[in-house]
Amino acid sequence: MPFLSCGLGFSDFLNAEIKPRILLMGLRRSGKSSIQKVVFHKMSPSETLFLESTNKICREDVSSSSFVSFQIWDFPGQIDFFEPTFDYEMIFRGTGALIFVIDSQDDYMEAVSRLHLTVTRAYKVNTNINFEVFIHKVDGLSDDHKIQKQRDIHKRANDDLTDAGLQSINLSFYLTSIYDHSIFEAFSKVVQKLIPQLPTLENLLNIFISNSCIEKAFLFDVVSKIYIATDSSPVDMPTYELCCDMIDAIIDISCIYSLADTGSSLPYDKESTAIIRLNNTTVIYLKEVTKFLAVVCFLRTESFERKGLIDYNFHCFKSAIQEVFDVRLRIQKHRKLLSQRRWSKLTTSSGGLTSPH
Ligand SMILES: Nc1nc2c(ncn2[C@@H]2O[C@H](COP(=O)(O)OP(=O)(O)OP(=O)(O)O)[C@@H](O)[C@H]2O)c(=O)[nH]1
Ligand SMILES: [Mg+2]
Repeated sequence: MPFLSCGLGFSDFLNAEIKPRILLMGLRRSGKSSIQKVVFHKMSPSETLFLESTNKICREDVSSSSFVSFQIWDFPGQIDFFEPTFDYEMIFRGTGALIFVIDSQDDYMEAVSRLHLTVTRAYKVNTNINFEVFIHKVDGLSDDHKIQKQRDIHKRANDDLTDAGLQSINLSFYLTSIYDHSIFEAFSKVVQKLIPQLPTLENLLNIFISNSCIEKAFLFDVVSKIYIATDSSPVDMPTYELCCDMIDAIIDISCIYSLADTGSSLPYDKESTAIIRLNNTTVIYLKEVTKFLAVVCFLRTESFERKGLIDYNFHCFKSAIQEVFDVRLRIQKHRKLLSQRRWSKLTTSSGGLTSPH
């Protein structure tokens, strides 16, 4: 079997330390690769019909194209944990989040027992993993049916854990589909849990909106349309969808009118800003924060009359965000150094059996 039989080298060891790993697991045809392609490669949902079944672990580094930095490992369905070449200890040790995808349009009994096996295995190796269950392909279900399935899967999965004496494991459930924005919303929440600076970012957004008469603000990763933070008021889906559509519209229009040849990079820079006035007295205001991040704000037309104040507050917000990222960068550099030292100690003590890449 081709499951990660190769030994992990220095780059993997280091990456797991500074870039959390997100695993996509679940039965065959549950939709793992489709999720990855739609969220991170802008593949249209209908194109996923032609995806071939994954037959080996596909690793992807998401940091190269956006601020949100992590690795995604897309697994083939039906992983055999007892397969000797499958080094699950090494895989789970560096994992930040394990997303288990369950096809809600199919009989899910086998998937729930596989979820239990996967979670208990992973928990034994690493108690810090966030376990995220995507009840996927809900586009074909009525609202009642969705809730009913979620309740049933939730109960079965938690009962299994209680029977095994592992009730301390916390599973989070999401209803997802690649045919609407639910998959982006769910992924946003998974990624947010891996950002240690999240409370600071939320706090900054709260201060920014309350001083600027803004109703809601999201900090978006422009490439993936994942929101990495929002203020503490509740998120409603139509608002989030409008923000995603706005980002798409801005990028598309910028692509058409950008004078410079941007090559493969986004036509998005310091000058990027956009205002959309909706006919229900709402304004959506987008502004660039960093090379990969944008703030998208929702506010009433009257509040937008004080645009000068909003822009001034935004300027202060942007400087504060920059400081947060500078600190983050310094911590990452420090961790990298520590990892290098630990790795060289490890290889010396094991007689140098594993050579760094
Ligand atoms: N209706 C619907 N179909 C979906 C959704 N997501 C994925 N699919 C379909 O499910 C099928 C299987 O998708 P894959 O992404 O290849 O599944 P996988 O989990 O990667 O499968 P393996 O690689 O074999 O483990 C494809 O035909 C997709 O179009 C969804 O949200 N709704
Ligand atoms: Mg696949």
